[in-house]
Amino acid sequence: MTAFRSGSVGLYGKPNAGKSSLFNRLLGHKIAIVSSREQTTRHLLTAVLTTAECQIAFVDSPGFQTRHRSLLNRSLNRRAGEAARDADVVAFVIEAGRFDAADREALRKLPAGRPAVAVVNKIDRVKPTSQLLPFVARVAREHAFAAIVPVSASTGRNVAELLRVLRGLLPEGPALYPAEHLTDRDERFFAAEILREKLFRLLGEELPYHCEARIEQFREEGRLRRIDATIWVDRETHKPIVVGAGGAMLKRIASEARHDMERLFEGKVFLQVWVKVKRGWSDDARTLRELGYS
Ligand SMILES: Nc1nc2c(ncn2[C@@H]2O[C@H](COP(=O)(O)OP(=O)(O)O)[C@@H](O)[C@H]2O)c(=O)[nH]1
Ligand SMILES: [Mg+2]
Repeated sequence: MTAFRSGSVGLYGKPNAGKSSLFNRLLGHKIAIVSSREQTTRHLLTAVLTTAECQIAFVDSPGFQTRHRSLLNRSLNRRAGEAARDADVVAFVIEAGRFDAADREALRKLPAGRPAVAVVNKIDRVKPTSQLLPFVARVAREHAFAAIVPVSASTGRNVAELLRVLRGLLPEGPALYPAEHLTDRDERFFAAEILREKLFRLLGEELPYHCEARIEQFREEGRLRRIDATIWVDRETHKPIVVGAGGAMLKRIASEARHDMERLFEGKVFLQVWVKVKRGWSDDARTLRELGYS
């Protein structure tokens, strides 16, 4: 019989490498939010996978931010390092065929003394597959990785192999959480995350970085959840863009968010969303503390 192993794996790497997508794929649920923009992930998020052979607490993290120099981004960068520092094993996620300055910078900040696995993600984009070999060889020269595993978070290809490799690097030991435990974040947290995902997906290039989603009220009435939320914007001029012509954009944001919340919570959601100008929120230490960013 194989020994039971348990421990934590920190997902680490530059923004957009696909950490949150991989996190969801490893856990088999959509838990973390995903978009094609930097900074989508703003909080550390832990979720636990329990199988017959192991229990792994995966920690998703924000990538190192390079674009904006706000206080928020400095705090996100601290978080990015924390996830890796506190984990038994680091999964360093990079994009297949691309190893750039941002990857090298993240690698430089990789905490010492932790086994690190290079996860070469997005292999579904590499054609023909033979092109992967020279890339893997190049990655091997960058750092003494415990292993290099190519995967696709989108298709799920080779993710079972990644799991096998990660498990092998964890210490033998009993489960630390009950088998049914998935995450320690509550529904209120996920409601805010889902709403923020819609901002990142539906608003233009720059705007999402100036927005934050906040849950003001979360009430359960039987199987119905009544949720009041606000979208904070940084400037007066942002507000009409988030609201859209005749309120169309805000309606779309709220309706897509409600749909995802209903799926996650497995029950009806009544969601009301307001837009408020909160000038300089991403540079205000007190506000950031209230939002759980420091
Ligand atoms: N083609 C492809 N796209 C991916 C894959 N994994 C993630 N993506 C996309 O890459 C973007 C960033 O993903 P996300 O998980 O938010 O990256 P994170 O910033 O590292 O958490 C999103 O548009 C994802 O849909 C993959 O395996 N293949
Ligand atoms: Mg992410």
